[in-house]
Amino acid sequence: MVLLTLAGVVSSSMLISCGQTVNVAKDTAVPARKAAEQKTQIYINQVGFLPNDHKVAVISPQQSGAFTVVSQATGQVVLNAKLQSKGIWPLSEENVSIADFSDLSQEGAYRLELADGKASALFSVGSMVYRQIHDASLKAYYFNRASMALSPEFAGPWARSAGHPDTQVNIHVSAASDARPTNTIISAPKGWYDAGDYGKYVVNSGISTYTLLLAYTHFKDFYQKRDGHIPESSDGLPDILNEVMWNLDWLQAMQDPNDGGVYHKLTTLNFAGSVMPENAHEQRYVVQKSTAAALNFAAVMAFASQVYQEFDSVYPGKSAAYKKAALGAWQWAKTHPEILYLQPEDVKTGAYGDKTLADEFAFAAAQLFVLTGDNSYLNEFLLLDQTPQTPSWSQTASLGYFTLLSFAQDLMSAKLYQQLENKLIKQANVMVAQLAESAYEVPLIKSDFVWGSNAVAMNKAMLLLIANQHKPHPEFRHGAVALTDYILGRNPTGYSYVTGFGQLSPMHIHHRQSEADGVVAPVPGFLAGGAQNGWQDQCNYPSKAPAASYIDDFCSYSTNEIAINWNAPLVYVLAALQSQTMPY
Ligand code: 9MR
Repeated sequence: MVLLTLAGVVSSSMLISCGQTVNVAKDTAVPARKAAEQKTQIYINQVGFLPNDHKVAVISPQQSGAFTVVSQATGQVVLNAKLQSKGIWPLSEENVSIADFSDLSQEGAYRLELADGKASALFSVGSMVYRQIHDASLKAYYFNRASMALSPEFAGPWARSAGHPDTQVNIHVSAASDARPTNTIISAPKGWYDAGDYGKYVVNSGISTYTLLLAYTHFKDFYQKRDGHIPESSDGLPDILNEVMWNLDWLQAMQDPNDGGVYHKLTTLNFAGSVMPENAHEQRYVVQKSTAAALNFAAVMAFASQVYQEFDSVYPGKSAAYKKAALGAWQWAKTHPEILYLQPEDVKTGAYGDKTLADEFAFAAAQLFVLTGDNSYLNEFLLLDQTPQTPSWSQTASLGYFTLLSFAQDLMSAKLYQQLENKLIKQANVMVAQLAESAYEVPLIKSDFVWGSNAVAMNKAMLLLIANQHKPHPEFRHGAVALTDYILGRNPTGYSYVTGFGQLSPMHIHHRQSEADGVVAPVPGFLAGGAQNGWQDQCNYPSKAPAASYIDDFCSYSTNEIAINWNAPLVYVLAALQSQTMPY
């Protein structure tokens, strides 16, 4: 690790002084930085800043001296300050400076300028800067709906025909039972496509659906007023709940009514080519029941039952049906506690093969406790003794904490509530320490740079914002804002990673519709997976440094795909930040 860091230092400085590519660190397959990339870069959130938040840009390579912020409207300098040297960020192998312009709170459009005249991308300061991008990041789910046509009225240039009716789905041999033998046909329409592929996976739907429901419950006033411009917009439900219901309708069909078990996924045997949904006709299967699927399903159905109860007059019976489904899946999981998903040989689509299930049990137990008030679920949650780590599709313990802290205060002793709260705060403090350590001033560490690193960033931001709701601390919000800046351009690639937002944003996401639709611009509002150096797809990457290893190319499913579980914390974080200045 130390050697790697040193190699990064050496390579950076050699490249700058020689002005040409030299042979750098032994363990880097490509030069850490191409010569062209050593030109001064100003990495900045290209979408904007809320007036009272922290505002910084990263200057790479490091330089000292003054910088200014210039108003686009008047051409006047509105702020003049000094750059601060921050040293090396090992994750990008850069030596950087920070320009802090937090004092700027006047609404407007600006550029940051360096002494040599180099100017940043245009950015905004304003109380509504995240409104549009929030709405687009939620609308992305509509664009990924299976089993329906998207009309020009709601989808604009990205209108398309219906695909994947999923009314004739086969039971795969791995999922066969007496009541439903191999190749029995079931119907499981609707739902969201998981990502750039057309599969529908219960485990990943779990955290995605949960996170959107949590956003709704935490920011109800904000969501009451949002118009998602979707076909169901006038039905009396907030549109975020309409969107979520599209997926819940599918999820319900993933439960075997004969035993309460839940199929792990609904996919073809192989991934489809780059075709539009209406041209993807391979047979679809439900594959193997798993404990992870049952628990994610139980948790989300329990949460849905709680949330949609309020709208029982609009959709009578939904809440009760969700409750019944949740209890059935929980029972199945209790009697089949260790059925891991094992990918059958003939199935090549995503596995979402979680090997540790204690966190899923905790997640489902927390939800069922809130729904039923039955203390046995709380006891189960406590016995599992989980740490609220950064959430991911395979790590759902925090979701249980978020739920108990949000909805169970009246159901437990003040002492216990405080203990749970303290565990969350402890995790948030770990992130605050990471923030203080980082030359980029972002709470990100090496282990965060996995497949979907941008979602790790957003899930950390979500945890920080939830901690901040419980024990307000300026550094919690600071960390969340820094992570938002990171995905919107203050990162070593210079990309604002959300399609359609920012001066430089991905054009070639690994998303079959965006690739095949003949529209130049990708479907907007999607968060690309982000930099990481696993190189699982063998595309050509510009750098081996984890935070710089990204390419805007369809080929790169390991850094440039999109996914429902990656957009969900983005929606949450943008709602949390935006609803501060625009609660209604
Ligand atoms: O997000 C998933 C990541 O954590 C895994 O490492 C990776 C490989 O198994 O799979 C990712 O999920 C993909 C899923 O398997 C299929 N649909 C696309 C998902 C995003 O790339």
